[in-house]
Amino acid sequence: MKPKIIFFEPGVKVTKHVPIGILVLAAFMREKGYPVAVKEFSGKEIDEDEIREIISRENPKYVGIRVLTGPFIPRALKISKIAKEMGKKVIWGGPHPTILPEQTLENPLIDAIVIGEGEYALLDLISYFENKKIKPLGSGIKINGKAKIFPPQKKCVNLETTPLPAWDLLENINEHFPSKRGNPLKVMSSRGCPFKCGFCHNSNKNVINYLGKYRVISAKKVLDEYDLVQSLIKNKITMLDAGGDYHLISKEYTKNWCETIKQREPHLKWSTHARYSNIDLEMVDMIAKAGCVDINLGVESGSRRIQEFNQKVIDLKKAIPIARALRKNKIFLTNTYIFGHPTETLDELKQTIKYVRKLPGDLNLVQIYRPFPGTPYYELCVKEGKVVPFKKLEDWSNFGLIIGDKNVSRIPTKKLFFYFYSVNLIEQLNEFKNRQVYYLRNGFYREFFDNFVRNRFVKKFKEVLESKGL
Ligand code: B12
Repeated sequence: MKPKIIFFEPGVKVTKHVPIGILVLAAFMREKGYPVAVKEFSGKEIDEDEIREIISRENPKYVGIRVLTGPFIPRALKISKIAKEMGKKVIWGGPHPTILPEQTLENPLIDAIVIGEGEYALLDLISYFENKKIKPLGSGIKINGKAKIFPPQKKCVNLETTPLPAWDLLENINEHFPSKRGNPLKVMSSRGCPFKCGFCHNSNKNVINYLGKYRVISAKKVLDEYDLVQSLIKNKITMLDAGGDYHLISKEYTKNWCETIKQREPHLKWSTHARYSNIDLEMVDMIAKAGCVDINLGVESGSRRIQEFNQKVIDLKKAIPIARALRKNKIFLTNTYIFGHPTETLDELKQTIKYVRKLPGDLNLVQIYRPFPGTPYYELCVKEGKVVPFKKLEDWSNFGLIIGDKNVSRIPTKKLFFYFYSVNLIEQLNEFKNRQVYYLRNGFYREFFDNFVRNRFVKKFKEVLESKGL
């Protein structure tokens, strides 16, 4: 009998997401004959007694946890502490241990980590722990208390032939699909990213070396996942969220994707991610006719120098007719921008603001640049003394919260935050209006009414009242 593995998604308290990464891993390990269980804690408090009770009931030998940088870390540590006290082997995987493997392993509550793609690496790691004399490629372990990191796996997973994510293991699966009128389903449509933008996690050297190559998943497989989930839940799925890191990679893939959706599920609406440099008017027409209602396109900067510095160059003139066509076809268009790139000057920021006004969009999502550990930009910020790297795992616990944002650009700080808040105010008002129109157009009535009571403005107002003790 193979040993049991329990996978935990610690998540964060304030948002609830399907734990895709561990559903994928659980399905893979189950197919290889391992008994598995999945427990999700995103969207709720982590109660120590509950964790103790779960581990004692399931009685696994291994406890696997998916960890992102930020508030996920203290939650994952809480689970790890209980698991260790109960004599289990604790394995961490996901983005945080991938970018900072040695530092993560220094924590005494963690026995091993998996870097990058988890499937084959976990299989080998468990075999290693079960006394098979193999090198656990793709993992990090402790030998006499010291971290030992192994090179990447030699092969990456074929996503067309791996089993569908183990949705059947989610105890409260219906909580992810609450609306009687229709719900979105987040599906895996790709893995990794073919681009290497300086600000992005995907440019980290471990992500590049340990994740395997960029792969896009066929519409057939994605629709098989949709069929599986629909067969397991009470309410209806009306929309596929097929974004991932990067979805519409080429015209050929887009054509096949659109044809398959039109043939198999013509009523389904879907959302996606693409790049202005990889999309043209013919593709806009194709996706509009195949049910695309929402797209995310990154601009990041209106300055050519910053674009080149980012390694994300888009033709600003060419983008305008594409954006116009998307909106004409009633596809909700989100353009994303970053304010305050390292080395950015006030003049360059003004070029971006000018472009925000010029490029049509339903939501112009503006964020302050946040130095993500392990990225080329982060290294630069450290070199310039603008960021001091954290020394231990727990120090990353507050990373990603807006209160921690700081200025690493050459723009005067007051100006940067002034432009950030003033542009955002206008953009968020626009978004509110455009989002309501989008909800009505697509029959998302629950979301339409929810947006009146839970929009950013009401949330902010409540926060202000709470901070004043009212
Ligand atoms: C889709 C997505 C989302 C969706 C989530 C949908 C969902 N249901 O989970 C949305 C848009 C909601 C989202 C939100 C956020 N996301 Co996100 N997201 C992604 C994206 C594009 C794909 C994630 C995914 O599902 N991958 C598919 C699965 C199969 O991969 P995986 O989870 O990585 O798992 C594999 C391995 O990591 C490993 N593994 C994972 N867990 C474990 C555990 C064990 C024990 C083992 C052995 C292995 C292992 O094995 C798995 C199979 O190979 C990634 C990009 C990326 N490259 O990872 C970003 C990414 C994970 N997100 C990121 C961030 C920052 C966030 C937010 C914090 C953003 C924000 N400020 O709000 C939130 C957090 C939300 C939350 N509570 O989880 C960052 C994380 C960076 C970091 N250092 O932590 C990433 C990497 C994006 C980026 N390029 O920077 N996200």
